[in-house]
Amino acid sequence: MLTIGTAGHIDHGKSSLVKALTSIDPDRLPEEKERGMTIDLGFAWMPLPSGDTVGIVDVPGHKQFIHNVIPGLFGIDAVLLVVAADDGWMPQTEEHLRILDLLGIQHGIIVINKIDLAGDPEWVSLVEKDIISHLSGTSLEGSPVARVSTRSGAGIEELKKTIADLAAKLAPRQEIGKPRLPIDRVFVIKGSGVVVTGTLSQGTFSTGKDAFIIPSGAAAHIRGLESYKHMVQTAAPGSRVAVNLTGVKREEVARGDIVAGSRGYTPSSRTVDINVQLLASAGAPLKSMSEVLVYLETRELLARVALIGSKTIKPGETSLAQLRFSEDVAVFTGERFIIRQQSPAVTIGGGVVLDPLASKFKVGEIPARKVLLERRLSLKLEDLISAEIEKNRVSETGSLLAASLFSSSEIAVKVKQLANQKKLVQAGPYSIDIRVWEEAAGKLLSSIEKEMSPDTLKHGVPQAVLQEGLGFPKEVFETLVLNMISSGKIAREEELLTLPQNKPVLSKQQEALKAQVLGLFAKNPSSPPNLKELSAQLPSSPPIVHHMIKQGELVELPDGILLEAKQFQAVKEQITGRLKENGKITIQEINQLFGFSRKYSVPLLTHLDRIGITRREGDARVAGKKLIQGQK
Ligand SMILES: Nc1nc2c(ncn2[C@@H]2O[C@H](COP(=O)(O)OP(=O)(O)OP(=O)(O)O)[C@@H](O)[C@H]2O)c(=O)[nH]1
Ligand SMILES: [Mg+2]
Repeated sequence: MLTIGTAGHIDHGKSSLVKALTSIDPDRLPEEKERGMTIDLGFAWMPLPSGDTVGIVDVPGHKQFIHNVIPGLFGIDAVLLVVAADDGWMPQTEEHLRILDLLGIQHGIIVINKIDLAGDPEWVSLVEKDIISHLSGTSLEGSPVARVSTRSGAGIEELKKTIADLAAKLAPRQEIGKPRLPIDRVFVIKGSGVVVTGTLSQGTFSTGKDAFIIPSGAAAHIRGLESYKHMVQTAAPGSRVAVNLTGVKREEVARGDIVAGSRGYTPSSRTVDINVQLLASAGAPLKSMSEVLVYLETRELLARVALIGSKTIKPGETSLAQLRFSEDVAVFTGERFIIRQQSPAVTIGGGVVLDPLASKFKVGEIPARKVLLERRLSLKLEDLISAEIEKNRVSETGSLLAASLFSSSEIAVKVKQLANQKKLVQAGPYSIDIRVWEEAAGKLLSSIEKEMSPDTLKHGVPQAVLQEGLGFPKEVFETLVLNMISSGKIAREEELLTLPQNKPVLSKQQEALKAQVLGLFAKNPSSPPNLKELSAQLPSSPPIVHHMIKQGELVELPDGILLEAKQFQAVKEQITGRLKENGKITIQEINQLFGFSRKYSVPLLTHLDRIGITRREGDARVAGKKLIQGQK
């Protein structure tokens, strides 16, 4: 379905042209009839030889009603730019062309009307030449030119054919499954209730379905749909529709609101990052933080323009900027907008939405913000995803770029492709930019290394501490950890993350201390120092001693008794041998064998009982569970 719009200076015959083409008078208000001019938008439609119908939006030409023109030109596929042959190019022709150009309307037909008044065809040719020079460099450059008189009917049939040719050339509107109807009219029909009209974009509407009013969020129900005076079950993107809504009152909806099929793709924000262009015709430079009127679809809103990285831009220049609204606004990445100044009331520029869910920037954030916004300028899906995931650090894949002109399946396919190309990482329901991922991996490793430095002699860092440091959700953190374990960068010991060798590197001093500790054990094999004695003799030894225990170089027995690992091993083997030979062993025998006192032999046996080597039976020890199992 296609919708075309009219544009052009006051009285050049836009409404007469619509009537000549469709037999429908678009001027429906009594005041319009009285004053002989269009005030608000008018609507008509014409059947095409192909069987399709093309909708027509007629706009007013008087500069006082420009606020009605812009909503009308939003959402059109092509334009009929009307210029009266007797008047030629005029200020509103120029302003409308600027708006069409800023909105990126690429298709149109230039209609030179009132040729009956021009008399001389040569004069018309001069007018045409002048028009062509004005179109140069705009989105409408190269458009076909039609010469008509709506009064005599001359050229009208040929124009209908040109419209049909243009319609055949235009690709049908894309269905991206995100139906939105920017409302341009609201009225009440007795017995039916509230009816809203507009040009449906980016999806289909069906009767019986639920709908939501944005920004209020009110839930409504589509009771009936009418397109070109026919009741329809389903309306396709690009068509003009009238929607009969139940569940909402007349005063709850207004021009500028949006009827959406779901709340999922209409997140809103007061801060929207944009690329703004100041028209060469703008009378003055645009200063940062100026207040302007912003036209977005059928909405008219006040906002401040905060330029990003400059204080002011000159006419003809563009800049990254931020629109700061005083209310929440739901827009899509890639949507165009127009800005006007309030006094004098003129169109000064427009631009494109780069990030509909932005946040106010601080001066220090400008360079990073610029990098991401510049990447978005191409409006290519890959660049948008990349900028979005880098901005969010961790993005929920399911809602990634929901407020954009791409379908969710297109986005999902691209995300998969980028994951295959290793440009992003998917972890559970999240997507993470590869740069963010690698930076996080680096940070994780360096935090572990730092904590396990020779000074601290820690054996790892609790996972929860590291996860909090990165600010990652659990699934993402776990994926990162598993990834780093499998690539051998880190290791996990229960709740601790450590380096794979799990061995802090000792400094020279610490090595010396360790040698001293070992010396004390070598000197006194039958009465080795316990924890307390060690810290009395070597006050800085406790961290080293704990490290040695953790490393298995010392064995800690109950009551703070310590044995060097190799001694413990030898003692254990001898006891095991005795048990095999005699079936039992007593404390006295142990003391004799190793020269221990009860201070050592009791904790030693308690420990051996615990680990299942020995078991108490009366005054003696017999083989423990572990030992018996080991012998089988
Ligand atoms: N002689 C002559 N007059 C025309 C022709 N087309 C329109 N007019 C007259 O021009 C006047 C303006 O026509 P409209 O169709 O209302 O013009 P418009 O562009 O819609 O005007 P606005 O909506 O107010 O901008 C009317 O009096 C028409 O009768 C034409 O081809 N020849
Ligand atoms: Mg008119």
